[in-house]
Amino acid sequence: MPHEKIIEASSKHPKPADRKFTYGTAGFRMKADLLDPVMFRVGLVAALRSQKLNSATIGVMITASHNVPADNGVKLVDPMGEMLEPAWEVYSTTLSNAATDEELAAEYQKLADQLKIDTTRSAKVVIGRDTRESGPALLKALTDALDAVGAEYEDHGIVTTPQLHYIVRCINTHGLYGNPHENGYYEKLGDAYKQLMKAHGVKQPTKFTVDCANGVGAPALHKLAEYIGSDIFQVEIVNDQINEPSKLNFQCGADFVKTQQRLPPASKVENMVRCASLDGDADRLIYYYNDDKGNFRLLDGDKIATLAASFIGGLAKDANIDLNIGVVQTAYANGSSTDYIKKILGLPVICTPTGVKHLHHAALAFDVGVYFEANGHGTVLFSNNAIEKIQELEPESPGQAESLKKLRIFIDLINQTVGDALSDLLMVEVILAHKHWGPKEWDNNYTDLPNRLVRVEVTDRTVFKTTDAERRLIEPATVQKKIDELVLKYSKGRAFARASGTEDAVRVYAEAATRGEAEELARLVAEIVA
Ligand code: NG1
Ligand code: ZN
Repeated sequence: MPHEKIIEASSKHPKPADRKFTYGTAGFRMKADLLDPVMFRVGLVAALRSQKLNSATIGVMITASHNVPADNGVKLVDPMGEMLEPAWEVYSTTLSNAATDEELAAEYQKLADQLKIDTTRSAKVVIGRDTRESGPALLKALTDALDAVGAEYEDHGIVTTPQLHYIVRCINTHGLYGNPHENGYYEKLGDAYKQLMKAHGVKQPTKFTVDCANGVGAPALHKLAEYIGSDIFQVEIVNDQINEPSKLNFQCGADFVKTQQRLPPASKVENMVRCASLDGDADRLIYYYNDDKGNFRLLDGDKIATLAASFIGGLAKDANIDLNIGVVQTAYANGSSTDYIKKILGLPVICTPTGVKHLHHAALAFDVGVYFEANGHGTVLFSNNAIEKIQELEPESPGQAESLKKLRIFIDLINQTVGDALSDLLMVEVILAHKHWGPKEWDNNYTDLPNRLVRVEVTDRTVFKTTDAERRLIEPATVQKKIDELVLKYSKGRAFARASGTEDAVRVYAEAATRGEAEELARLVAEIVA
């Protein structure tokens, strides 16, 4: 009976009585020393999920992304490389909270019965982790559970989150998506990049600097750059010290740059040189530069989305192919970017609640769905319908053939499973090179409205209930009316408040015509919700 085995193995990973765990937007995430029992239980969920899906391979990624080095976390990856199906987030939460080893075995059986899962069939799991010191011990807790239920697993060691998503999809599509290992990833992306640059005689405008947050993106970018070759990929890599765990995300990384609005101290660059930052597990990317007067300029997820949408739109037009292209954003997208997409690019925009799973889902509605959170997490999805159209079209002129060829290779350049900083980085470099643009020309597409994001401590954030993709509050009762009255007083004013899904706080976002007004509006809305 697996139950005795589960109980015995679980006894080495006891759950403290006073803890309540939740599978949230980013999986389970907390101080690493609390995570051991959760890891064990996630192992059971992963095996069940695989068995439920006819032994498809499920991914387990051990990471806490941009969090401090003392934290860690874990998330599950579904067969096509997507995030775990929401119903299973709830099952994960239930199993992680079983009070005793016996109760855990009983919950495991209950779930198997409820979902009619044959627990004797084979279960397959692939595992990856970031560079955190706590990773190996947590991996052991996970594999103890997999061993207890007889699941097969492959450990891919230290890989980025998007690499693990890629590997899962490769395995489940039997190699159609690419070769299911880290090197296969460099080959697929690297070859697409080479073809889009070399074959078209296109060059990067200048060398650029990438801050890897002293995390797993560093070895991955080194390997990718080496595979591509410095003749067509000139990159200066900074913050790549993964052997000093305390440096992870410290004074560097995409989150640091986005919130501090300044260069990471290690990026010592001249004005007008473009820079990029990854986060701790390399699924977020942002660009930035100091302008000719030394003022910091951010090229965030909104700027990346607009760049990608306009480039793909241009290629589709030149290839004479009718594609329904759309952009998906959240309420945090700068109002200027939304205007630019609608009015200048002439493309539809969908706004969804925060969290990439919502954006990803909405992007599936288009032939080509470009989705990005302002913080730099996003990708481009090509539907099967679009891929077929692009593959099958017979060009009628050399110009059309050229654009069609680029479009075909472009699909391979993009990791469509999930937002991927390295894939997005190559995409941006290709587009800038094809457009002969530096950071300034890119930045000039539109000017961000001044904005301010503040974090407000409240007694109980669960009382804040929203509607309209989190842009309006329905509870507490009078708050939205007060916000509306206030916003009316500001030129180009927009503001909203919502409970954070990852921190115990309410976030207030405000934008307006001038910096002073944006700050004032944010402060006053914060006073209303506090
Ligand atoms: P919350 O804490 O729910 O605002 C934050 C980010 C999201 C997303 C998640 C998951 C902002 C304003 N919010 O969510 O975009 O990245 O974390 O990591 O950046
Ligand atoms: Zn991340």
